[in-house]
Amino acid sequence: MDRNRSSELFDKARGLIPGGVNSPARAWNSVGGTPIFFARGEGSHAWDTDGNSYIDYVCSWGPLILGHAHPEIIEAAQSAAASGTSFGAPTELEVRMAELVVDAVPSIEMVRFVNSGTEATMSALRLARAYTGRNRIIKFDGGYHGHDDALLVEAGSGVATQGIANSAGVHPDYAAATMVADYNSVESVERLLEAHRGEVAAVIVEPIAGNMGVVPPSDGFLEGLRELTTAHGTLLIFDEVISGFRAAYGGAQSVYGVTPDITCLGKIVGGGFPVGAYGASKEIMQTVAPLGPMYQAGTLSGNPVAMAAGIKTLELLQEPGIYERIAATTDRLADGLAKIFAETEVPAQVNSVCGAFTVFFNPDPVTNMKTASASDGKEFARFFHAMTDSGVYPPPSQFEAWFVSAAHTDADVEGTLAAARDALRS
Ligand code: HOZ
Repeated sequence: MDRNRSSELFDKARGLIPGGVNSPARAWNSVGGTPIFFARGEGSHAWDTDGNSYIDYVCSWGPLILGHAHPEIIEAAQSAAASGTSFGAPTELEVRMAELVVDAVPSIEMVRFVNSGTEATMSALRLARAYTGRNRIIKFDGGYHGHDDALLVEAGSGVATQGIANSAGVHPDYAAATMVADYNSVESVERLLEAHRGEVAAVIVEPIAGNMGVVPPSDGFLEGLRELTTAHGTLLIFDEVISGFRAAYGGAQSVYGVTPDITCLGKIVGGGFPVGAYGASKEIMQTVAPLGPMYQAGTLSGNPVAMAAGIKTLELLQEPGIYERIAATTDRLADGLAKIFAETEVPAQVNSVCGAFTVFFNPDPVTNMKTASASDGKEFARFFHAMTDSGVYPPPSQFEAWFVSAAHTDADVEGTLAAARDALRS
């Protein structure tokens, strides 16, 4: 496969942009080689700058649950843009969008829109501190919540891929207030809450971990967190930036029946445009300015073009049968890959939920960051390159999710499994 134009662009980009990319996970550091530069996307496929086509399982790292360039979303965004791209004042679109989110997500009675998932989690922590009057927070090893200072501690995603435990440049006082527990271990959280009684503002968790690769919660984990945090007067924050509108329309909280105090959203909620959101009960949200003393603001927050794309996405996601279809496609891929691994005697695990899965080259079950880290990165890299060379584009790291959209077809599933069979046989 000829990718000369991607190579030329990467050479040029490296002289202009750190690492040639605007987000580290895109640099292919853990798999090696030259990142593909994309030019166009349609449905489940993306085309690179050399004209090669790929079945895309990055899907912009999650936002594109309806595939690339869905005609109705594009039309909604174009029509909003034609009426003015930003006002810095309220619009009707924000009200409609808020209504959709409040109706969808069990824990949200009031919502504030921001521009990214990072802004959502950063604001959620500030809100938790303001509401409780406490300073400490607990996160999980391998949990990734964007690049807020307080959360770049033992983080997953690109941080794990780069082998950076704690980012340089973070003020030590911020990091000191962050304590780290083990995902899927209620006991590890209990120990920290007991040792710091009355000091912990919030526990923040991806209810389905997505940034150490996909790791679903074990039975009782989320329920245990809910009970413990309630008993300690600590807020429970679900970071549903990945799982929101993906695991189900109401997010992971509607799947597992556990209601957090604060929910963070991003990705799908913006329909492919930069949107994040955080929401909670009216009582908690009344802490946010201008109602209360916790300040948070943004010039492009609630941007009309992004709101229009988000509204159309959520409306389309309400069509009957759409989540059943995405779940069925995910199951066929995950089960099919697991079968091929078994046939070829390659020790690997496939963890999956509706709309996302991860292939871990690991003989043992992956239930937390420690077990995820024991996976074979070199084998993953070989598999990744064989797949991309066959026209299938997985995420360029074992610690990420493969995203499945409603646009992925039976033919895409067959093509992906055939490519995987060839890759593993060779
Ligand atoms: N944080 C994203 C992966 N979990 C990567 C974002 C990007 O590179 O676009």
